[in-house]
Amino acid sequence: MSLRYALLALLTVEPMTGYDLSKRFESSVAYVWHAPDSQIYPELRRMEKDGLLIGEEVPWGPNSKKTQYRITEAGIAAFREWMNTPLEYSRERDPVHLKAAYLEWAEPDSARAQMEAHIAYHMLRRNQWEGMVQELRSGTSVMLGRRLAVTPAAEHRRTTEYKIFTYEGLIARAETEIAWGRRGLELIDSLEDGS
Ligand code: VNL
Repeated sequence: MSLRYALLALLTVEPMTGYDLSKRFESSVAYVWHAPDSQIYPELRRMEKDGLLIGEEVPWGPNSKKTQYRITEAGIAAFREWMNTPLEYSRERDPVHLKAAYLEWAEPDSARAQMEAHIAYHMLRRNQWEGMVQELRSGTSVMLGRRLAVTPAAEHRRTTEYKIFTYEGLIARAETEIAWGRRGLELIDSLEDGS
């Protein structure tokens, strides 16, 4: 269900074709809420049926047309409603921690490799999010630039700061995962090397 709100968030900037939306999604919201095109396109059609968007045929090249999606008043209201409704939290469902609980069943080398992969994954993500923060802070984020262009100057600061805040939270979480992975490697070494 969150996907539709991620799409509505992007469409509050301007109307877009499904293709443009998917590209912009990839360079912004996907860092927070990943979804493949195979989910985005059907969701756009459902949102249109639900009256949150209208699809308009626009010229594309000399003799072709494309569907451009525009957020409706109902779409804006739905987004606002969602933003003002507290989330329901779901309890843990994390395969990494599930496996960590039974590492005594894994070969030490496999356990080490899996910890290394965990560290590598979170380092990659952390670095990407740090890049996003730098872009947002330096005013070089194309996506934020587009939003600010249609946002009153008095709201630029809050519009920007909440995006930075988001990535800072993800970075802090990634740092914790990296530290935990390193602790796991130490633990495996101390428990499995017969020392
Ligand atoms: C936006 C701009 C969103 C930059 C972002 O990530 C971002 C936006 C959630 O204006 O929607 O990195």
